[in-house]
Amino acid sequence: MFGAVPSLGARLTAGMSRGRWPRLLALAAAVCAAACAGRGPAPERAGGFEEVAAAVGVRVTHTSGATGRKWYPETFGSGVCVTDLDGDDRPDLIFVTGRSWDGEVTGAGVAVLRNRGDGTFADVTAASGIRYPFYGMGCAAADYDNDGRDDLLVTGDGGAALFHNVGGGRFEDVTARAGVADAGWSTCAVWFDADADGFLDLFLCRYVQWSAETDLTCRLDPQTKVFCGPDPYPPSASRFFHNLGDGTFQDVTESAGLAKPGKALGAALLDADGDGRADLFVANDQVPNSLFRNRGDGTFADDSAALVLTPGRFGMARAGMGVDVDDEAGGGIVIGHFSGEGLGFFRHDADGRWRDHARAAGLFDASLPVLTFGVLFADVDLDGRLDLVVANGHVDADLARSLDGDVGAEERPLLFRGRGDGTYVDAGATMGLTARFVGRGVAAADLDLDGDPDLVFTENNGPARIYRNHASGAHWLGIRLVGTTSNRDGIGAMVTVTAGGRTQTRMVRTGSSYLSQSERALLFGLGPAENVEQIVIRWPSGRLDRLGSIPADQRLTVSEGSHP
Ligand SMILES: [Ca+2]
Ligand SMILES: [Ca+2]
Ligand SMILES: [Ca+2]
Ligand SMILES: [Ca+2]
Repeated sequence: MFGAVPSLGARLTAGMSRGRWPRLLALAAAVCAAACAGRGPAPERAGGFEEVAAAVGVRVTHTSGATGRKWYPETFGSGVCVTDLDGDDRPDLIFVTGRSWDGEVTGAGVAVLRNRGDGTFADVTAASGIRYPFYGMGCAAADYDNDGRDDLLVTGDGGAALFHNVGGGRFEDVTARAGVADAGWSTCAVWFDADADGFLDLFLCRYVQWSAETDLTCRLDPQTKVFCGPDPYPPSASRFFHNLGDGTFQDVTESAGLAKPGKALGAALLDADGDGRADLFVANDQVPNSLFRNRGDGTFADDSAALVLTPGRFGMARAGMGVDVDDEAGGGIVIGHFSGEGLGFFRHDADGRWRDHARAAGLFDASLPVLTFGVLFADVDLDGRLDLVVANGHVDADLARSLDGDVGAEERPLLFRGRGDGTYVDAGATMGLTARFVGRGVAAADLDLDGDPDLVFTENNGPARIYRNHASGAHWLGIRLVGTTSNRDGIGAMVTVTAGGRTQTRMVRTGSSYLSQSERALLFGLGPAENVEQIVIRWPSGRLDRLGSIPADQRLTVSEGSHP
C-alpha cells in the first residue's frame, strides 16, 4: 500500500534540492529582514483587545493528531462558527476540534458553547447531540429549512455532516437523509440562495485527494519530513447542492456550472457585478482562484479569467487560504497567502478585471513575513470604517526555519485599521493582539453584547482564544434580518446604513475567513453619530425595506416586508 510513496517522495525531494530550495532560501533572507523589523513588545493601550477565553469559560483545544508522521491534514487546523443555537439572539460558538488519527473515535469532534448572556459560556457539547465522526475542519451555520432554528454543517477529511436543529438546543444528524453525504476532504462551506427560491443552497469546498495510504513524503534533509504542500496532490472539485425545500438536497454541481477542479480552502459571497445577486469567489491553494458569477437561475458563469494572476514564491499561483470581502467601493477581496507572498487584495478595475492592490492599500509589507489563514473584515473600533483582522501561523516549524529563518510556526495576528479611503495601517501590536500562536480560523461576533465585535481565533493543535473588544466612545448598530419571501436568514441581503453623513454597505453572508463563520447579524460602527438617518435593505427576493431615524446603540431585528 505504501509502495509508491517513497519513490514519489524521493523524486520530490530531489526536484526541490535541484530547483526550488535554493531560490526559496535566497528569498528567506529578505523575508526575515521584513519579519524582524516588526517584532518586539509593543505597549497596549485602552480601546484594544484582551484575551479572555478561560475567564469566560471557553476551554477548547484543537487536536491535530500529530505524532511526528506529518500527515498532510495535520497542518490545516480548523474553524469556529458563530451561530444562535437556541434562538435567544445571543451569539453561541461551535469549534471544530479535530481528533487523533489512531484508535477508536472518542469525543464529539466539536465543542459547542452556549452564550449565557452575561459574557460567559457553558459547554453544551454533549447535550447538543452533535458528533462529527471524521477528521474535522470547518463549519457553516444557517437555517436551511426556514423553521427559525440555525442548523449546522461540519466539514473535514472523511465527509461533510449536516445537523438539523430540532429545538431545545438539540441537533440531529441528517446527512444521509438530506442527501449531502460526501466522502472527500471538504474544507470551507457557504450557504446562500443561488436561485432565489427562498431556500439556502450549499457550496461545499473540497481540497485535494489524500489518504493516509497516499500521504507523500517531502524532506528538507534525510531526517526531516515536511508537509509537501498541495502541488503533488490531485485536486478535488467542490460540490454544489440545490435545496429542494423539503429538507433534501440535490447535487447540481455540473448543471450549475461549478464542476471545476480546484484546491479550495476559502470561499466568500460577493456581488461582483452589482446586479444584486450573490456571486461566489473561491480561494484555491497554489492553483488559480475562481470567480463564479450568478446568473440568477441557479447557474453560474465562470468569470475567473477576469482575475489577474499574481504568481507566488513557488513559481505558481499563490497559496490561497482564507478570504473575505469588503462590500464597499465596488468591492475588495482579501486573500490569505503563504509567507513571502503577502496578502492579496483584489479590486475591480475600470476595465472589468480584478487586480491585486494590496501594496497600494498598505496591506502588503506587514503581511509579507507571515503565513496567513483567516482574514476578516470588521469595524473593530466602531469608527464606521471596516478594519481587517488577519490570523497567521506557519504550516510547519521545520519549513518555517528553513524558508524564512523564523523561530517556529507561531506568528502574531495582524490588525489593519481602515482609513476609509481604501488604505489601511497595521495596528495589531498597539491593540492587544500581541500573542504569537499558530493561527488558523478567525470569526467576529459581539459575544458580550456591548456593541463592538469581539474576536475568536483557533490555533492548530492549540487552545482557542477569545479577544474581548474594549472599543469605547463610539456608537453602533446591530442589525439582524428575518426573511419572509427570501431565505429566513436574509443571507445575500445587502444592507446600507447612513449615519453622520457616512454610508456603509454590507452583505449578510456565511462562509468567508478560513473554515469559519462570523455572526450573521451585521455590526455597524457609527463613530460619533447617535442616530442612524436611514437603513436600506435589499433582500435576495429583490424587495426593499427602508427604515429612517433609528437611535444608535441597539440590536435591531428587521423582517422582510416590514418597512416597504
Ligand atoms: Ca432550521
Ligand atoms: Ca435556493
Ligand atoms: Ca474601523
Ligand atoms: Ca463586544
